[in-house]
Amino acid sequence: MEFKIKHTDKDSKARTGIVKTAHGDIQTPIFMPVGTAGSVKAVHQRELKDDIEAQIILGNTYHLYLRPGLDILQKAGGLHKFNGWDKPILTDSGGYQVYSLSGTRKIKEEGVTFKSHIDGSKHIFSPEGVMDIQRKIGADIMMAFDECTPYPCDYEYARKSMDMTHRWLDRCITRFDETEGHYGYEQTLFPIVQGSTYKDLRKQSAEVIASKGRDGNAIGGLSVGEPAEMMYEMTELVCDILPSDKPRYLMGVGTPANILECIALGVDMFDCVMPTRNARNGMLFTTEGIINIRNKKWEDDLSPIDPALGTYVDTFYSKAYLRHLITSKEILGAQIASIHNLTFYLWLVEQAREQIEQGTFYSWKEKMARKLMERL
Ligand code: PRF
Repeated sequence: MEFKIKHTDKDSKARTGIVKTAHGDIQTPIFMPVGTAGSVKAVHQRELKDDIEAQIILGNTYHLYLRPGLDILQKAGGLHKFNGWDKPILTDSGGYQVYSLSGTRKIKEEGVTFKSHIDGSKHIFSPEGVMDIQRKIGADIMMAFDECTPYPCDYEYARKSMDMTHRWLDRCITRFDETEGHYGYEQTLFPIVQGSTYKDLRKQSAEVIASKGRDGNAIGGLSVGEPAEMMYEMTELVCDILPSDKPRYLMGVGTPANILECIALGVDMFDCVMPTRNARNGMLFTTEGIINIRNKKWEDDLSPIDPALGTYVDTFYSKAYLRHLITSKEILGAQIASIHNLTFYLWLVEQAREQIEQGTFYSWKEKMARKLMERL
């Protein structure tokens, strides 16, 4: 995998670049729609490509391993072939889902024992096992196995957990480097910085991760309930240590304002369930601000959803119609709202790229971050 920086902002640490993968190029900064179980919820692959113009999507090791399982994925020739998405895919390692989803779990040096949230069956994820699974899924970008600490987290726990994440990383790297992909194309491995909200731990973790010299690096353990200012402080500290010639991926972040702020700190890649999850509940991110489409205010508003985005659903359907669909729990409501929110997120990062290249990013960001978070 290759990363080329195109332009560096003079007023902030933002930059634009291109990540080159076996399944095509990714323009950064980029937002990656979350496709947990091999599908971005309520959105067709054709809509992802043609309407939303997604450049890369996420999959989850935890979900795909439990269902449909590796035999079927391998028989299909990997996840790209199975779900028909022929652009880049990044898989999360399960180092987050195993904590947030499975009920009973035991974390030990060897790995994590957990019970499936689907049928209660018992499984073990180890750093080596998770590398083997992601090889079989065929993700272009594989994530290291880590422990995402909760917030708040006491210092001793955060330190011990971070040290274990670092030892797990060495095991991931060993396994990754001694194996090959199953489908004839190159895959790469991103390590993950942890360290909770402690500056000294974050610094230490970023130094360890930087020293591994991988193709890209991720920042985990943030956006888990800490105040936004604390998240920015940790992100800035870590970005300043991670190599500037490699892409930086901030995991599970965030709101439109979070994304703009973190682009300014030097983050290149983002993912979050917010646009899709909130869409299904009727919360829309628009170019004018945030709309709760369930609100009575939109009942007879026959204006298009967000004409500034120019995409099919945003110009063709009215707010009143979408409100009707969402309040009636019609499946089409979730589809339209999800396509809209993802189109908005991809529009946002595209605008950021343009502003960075025109040298107007910082002042634009200040204005936009405020406007986009206003509730209409
Ligand atoms: N680790 C992994 N995946 C993640 C996170 C993490 O810390 C987060 C934290 N926001 C989201 N997804 N492996």
